[in-house]
Amino acid sequence: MKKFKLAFAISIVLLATACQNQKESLDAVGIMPLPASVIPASGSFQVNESTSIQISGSGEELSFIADYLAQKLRNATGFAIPVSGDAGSIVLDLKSNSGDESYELEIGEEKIVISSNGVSGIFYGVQTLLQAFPAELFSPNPSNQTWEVPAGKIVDKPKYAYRGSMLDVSRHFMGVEEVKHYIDLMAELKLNYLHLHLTDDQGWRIEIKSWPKLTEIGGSTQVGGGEGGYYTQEDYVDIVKYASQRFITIVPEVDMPGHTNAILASYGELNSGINLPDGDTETVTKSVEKAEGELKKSNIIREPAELYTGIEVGFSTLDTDLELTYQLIDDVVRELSAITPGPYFHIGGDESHVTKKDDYIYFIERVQEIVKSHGKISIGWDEIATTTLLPGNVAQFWAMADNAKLAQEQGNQVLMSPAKKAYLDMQYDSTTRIGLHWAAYIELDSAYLWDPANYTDGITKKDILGVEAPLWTETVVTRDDLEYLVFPRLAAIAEVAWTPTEKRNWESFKKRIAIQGKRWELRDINFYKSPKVDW
Ligand code: TNX
Repeated sequence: MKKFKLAFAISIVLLATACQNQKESLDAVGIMPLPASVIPASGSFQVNESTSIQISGSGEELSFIADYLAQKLRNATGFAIPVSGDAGSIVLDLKSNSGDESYELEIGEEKIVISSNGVSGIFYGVQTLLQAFPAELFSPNPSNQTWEVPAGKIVDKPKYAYRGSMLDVSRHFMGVEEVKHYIDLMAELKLNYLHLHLTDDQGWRIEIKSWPKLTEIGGSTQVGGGEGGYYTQEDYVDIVKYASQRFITIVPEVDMPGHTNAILASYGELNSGINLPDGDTETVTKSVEKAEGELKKSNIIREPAELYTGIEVGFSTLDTDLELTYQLIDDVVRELSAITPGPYFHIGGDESHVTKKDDYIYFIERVQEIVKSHGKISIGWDEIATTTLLPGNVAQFWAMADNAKLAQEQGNQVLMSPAKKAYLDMQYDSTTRIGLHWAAYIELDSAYLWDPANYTDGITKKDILGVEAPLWTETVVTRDDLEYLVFPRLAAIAEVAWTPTEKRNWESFKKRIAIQGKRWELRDINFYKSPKVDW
């Protein structure tokens, strides 16, 4: 009997240790996206009243990161977590400032060191560290528990240089606070580009001082007829700054020559009169017919188009023969480039169904020159690859593999946003309450299980700038709507863009996304509880 008791006691101890080990292992904490390499060690680091952050290296950006980390730790733990250049227990070691995004995170029992040759690398190391804590660290309220991270070493770097998402703020406008909220959630997933789709048929969303009616009239409504809205240039600068502090570069898009009804409603003198944006399919079809030759441009009476609040696409075009069109574009690109520190300017170029092919080619080639003259690199939807691209410009693949190939053959890179995988506005399944499904239903596993370098014939890793997940907002009205379509799929896309392909694994992702789900839940993020995951 005694023997039995002893054996029982030993097995309880062993079991407890095993459980503890499992709980404590650094490769089981649920890091999202999965790092390139995680080597667990025994033991753990515990945050307590004497924990402090040491900055090694200089610069405003590094101080910002230290405060960012300190703030998160303070919120959850209630400890003071001072930040200084003096010896501390969590060290942010910026070894040089070469813009490197890779980092090392070493967690020992006494000390945590995050080191990198770039501030963005330090920032990503901090994101990984935060995720190594219990999920409650993400709660806005302090809780009483042991704040432990398992020991080990992580060596990590991104697979693709461009890891992005897009918000369509035209179809439904989103205010500055909403965009910042989105930026915060993107940053946690190590995404580094936010593409703002600032203009479309339904609304113009950025103040242009030399063409004020673009926002006064063009910004005054949205899908469904709501009041719309727009960013002043000051708002935009504020967003750019907020994003850059989180190592996210803003890519502004002005969609043209199609998707331009808001421009044509604002300035009648630009309207060639082939836009009849009544929204019903019959009218749209009529306007397409007109564009195909019925209308003699010499007979045009130029007057403002009506504002459009439906969700049809492909009925509008700028007049590519009109010099005033290029004056507008030059002014818009100049004003917007001046407040955009990032390298890219997105010129749209999609679904210009009522622009004649030759006119489209002339237009896109001329607009690329305008963008270049203001010091920016053009990105455009894949249709732009049917024109001659300037060296370095980028085609964003969304629908047509042939177009991606045309870009590649011209020696230009492709940004991968295949609608069947990366479109966040697609429904999860036929019962999803919002979203569209023209490209596909995209369940979480489908958003995860693809490889950009193996998706389109002839397009391999070297041809790919990166990956972007767009959220079109025809059906997205509130923050809850946005969160529901974006999460958890954005995490899947982030991992596609960050993690080495050979390390990616759906079973592992499934476990980690359930932990990520807790982090979202604690902040009331309205994510979709995919039935594929044991939440
Ligand atoms: C196609 S994707 C569009 C957008 C729509 C989207 C809806 C692309 C370049 N154009 O205008 O919002 O589908 O999914």
